[in-house]
Amino acid sequence: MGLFDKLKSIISRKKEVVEEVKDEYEVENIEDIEEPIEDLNEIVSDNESEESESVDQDDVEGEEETEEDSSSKEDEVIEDVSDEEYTEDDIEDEEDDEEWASFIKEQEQKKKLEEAKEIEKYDKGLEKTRKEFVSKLSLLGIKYTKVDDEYFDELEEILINADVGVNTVMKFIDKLRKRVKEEKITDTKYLNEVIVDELFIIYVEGESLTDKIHMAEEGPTVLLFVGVNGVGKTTTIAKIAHKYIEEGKSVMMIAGDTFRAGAVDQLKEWAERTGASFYGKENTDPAGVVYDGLLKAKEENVDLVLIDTAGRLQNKVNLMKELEKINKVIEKHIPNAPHETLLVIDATTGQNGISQAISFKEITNITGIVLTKLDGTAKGGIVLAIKEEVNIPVKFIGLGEKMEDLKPFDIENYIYGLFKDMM
Ligand SMILES: Nc1nc2c(ncn2[C@@H]2O[C@H](COP(=O)(O)OP(=O)(O)OP(=O)(O)O)[C@@H](O)[C@H]2O)c(=O)[nH]1
Ligand SMILES: [Mg+2]
Repeated sequence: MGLFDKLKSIISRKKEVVEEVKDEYEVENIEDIEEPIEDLNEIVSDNESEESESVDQDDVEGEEETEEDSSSKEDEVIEDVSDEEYTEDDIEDEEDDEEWASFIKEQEQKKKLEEAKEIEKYDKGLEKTRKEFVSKLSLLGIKYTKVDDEYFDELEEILINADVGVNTVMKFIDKLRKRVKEEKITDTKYLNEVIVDELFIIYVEGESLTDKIHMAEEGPTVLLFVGVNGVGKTTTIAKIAHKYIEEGKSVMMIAGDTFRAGAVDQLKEWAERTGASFYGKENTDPAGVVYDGLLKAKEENVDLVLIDTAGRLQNKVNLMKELEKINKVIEKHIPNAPHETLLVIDATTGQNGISQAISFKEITNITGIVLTKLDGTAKGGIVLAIKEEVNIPVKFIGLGEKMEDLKPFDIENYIYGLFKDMM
């Protein structure tokens, strides 16, 4: 069986990565690993000043030098391109080679550590869902020896409780019944494999597996955040700022939620804590604030602008008009912006979140979803419902309250987080 086997091998590879890193650092939990002293950005910029920016084989072998180097040496070498010159170069090359090899090794180690950290975040963040949904699924395979109506009823209940979504579940059960009949499946344990397989066919069908944030090629990238009250917009903005600042980008936050008391200050505080710049003003027209904020962003030449908005959905027409106005202002400043409009939904609200997504989709052009608080729910199946019922890619998921707890959504890590104990 194709997909199931693939999922199984994905899971075992991830388990290996985690074990390897734990062994290497001699820890029980990846969390316990102290941050490497040297910062990744530092290493990269150190290296960039020695080698040219795009590193190809020639650079590695030291046959080509950066423009700066060659222009400064040009005078000395201009007449005398002797053998001696090459010998010196060769020695330098060897040193470069060694340095380069250790640099590569260090980078690989860091990459592995990063991967292990991410896997563990998914592992912890999806624990509730795994304990509820997946363990029930496993039990089902033991409880029933026959695949009958009762079996399907119970399966349906488990899936609905995990917030896979009623429509999705109905379609899914129909498909499964058909497969059971056609393939004459009687073994309920084997059927579990078919279930996992079918669940992810829904997700994987026709779409790319990872949906990255669309970044501007030139000038600031603008991300607009929308969503109803309390779903986690502001904290998500803080987490995203933290992520990109760590990667060496400059970030500005703009407080487009100008009416809720304290909203502007809350964002400002996050800007200070994360090291982002900030623009905001209370009790004024949000579009005006966005206008002035973007002016400042262009002046400061920031890489990434994150715009917070108020999410009052009580009045759909007003909200639509407000977002339209904000969008016009953004586009005026920066053509083709916003580069993403991200709808934040709270996973603990289950089907309510799905309804919000459907409503917002009618109001404005949502390009991606941020699904927060997955750590707080056993209903992690909502990711599948979003795919099936909303059909907007989930771009980030929130797996906790800490700054590092927002992760780009990755279907393989998600599958790992759910099914690691079952395979
Ligand atoms: N456990 C957990 N809590 C989260 C996550 N994301 C956000 N929260 C919490 O959710 C609460 C609300 O977050 P906010 O960012 O203030 O939500 P908001 O959408 O900006 O709210 P309004 O500005 O009132 O519309 C905060 O206590 C956050 O710490 C997450 O992924 N996991
Ligand atoms: Mg907020």
